[in-house]
Amino acid sequence: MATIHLVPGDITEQSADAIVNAANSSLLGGGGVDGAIHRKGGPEILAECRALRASRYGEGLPTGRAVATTAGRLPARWVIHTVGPVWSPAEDRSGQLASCYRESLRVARELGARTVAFPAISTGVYGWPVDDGARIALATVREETEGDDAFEEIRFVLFGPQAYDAFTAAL
Ligand code: AR6
Repeated sequence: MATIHLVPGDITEQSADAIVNAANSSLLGGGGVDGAIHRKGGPEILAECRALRASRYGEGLPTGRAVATTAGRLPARWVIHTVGPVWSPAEDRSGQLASCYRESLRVARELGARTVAFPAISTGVYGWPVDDGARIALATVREETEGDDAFEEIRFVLFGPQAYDAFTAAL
């Protein structure tokens, strides 16, 4: 079973086999963690994202799915891009949020990534309440890695005290 670590900080500075990007379905970049990853990782990441759009994801990557590219200049081997759901007070989209974590781990397993770093998907621009986002993230990762030797460490890299406190409470 993998060790789950919570660390405060910037995911673009993390050494890991794979880091996960809270992307959008265009795969062509944006703000938040997505902007930081493309900015620091360099143009190679965007080039692979464009190629994925041209080949497999002409309509964009669906919400809850994940796909890997190079990590460019970042201190990781791969970036796994996943598309979180936009928070809705009217509709329960928690299954889609759980799917982001599950699918990212499935892609990581296929790659042979043993250490994987996640941000708090959907809890920024997409407006998901961070306490609830933390609970879903941790429950899903626990469930997916229990009795599984594929991973050594799953790290949540939490930007700002609010996210760090929410994950600490949920853990
Ligand atoms: N390292 C770790 N976490 C970060 C970093 C960083 N460098 N920067 C922000 N966060 P967000 P979303 C935290 O908005 O809600 C983009 O425009 C942030 O504080 O990055 O899934 C995409 O292109 C928050 O806790 O992603 C999409 O359009 C968490 O990462 C949209 O935003 C997620 O915030 C996706 O929105």
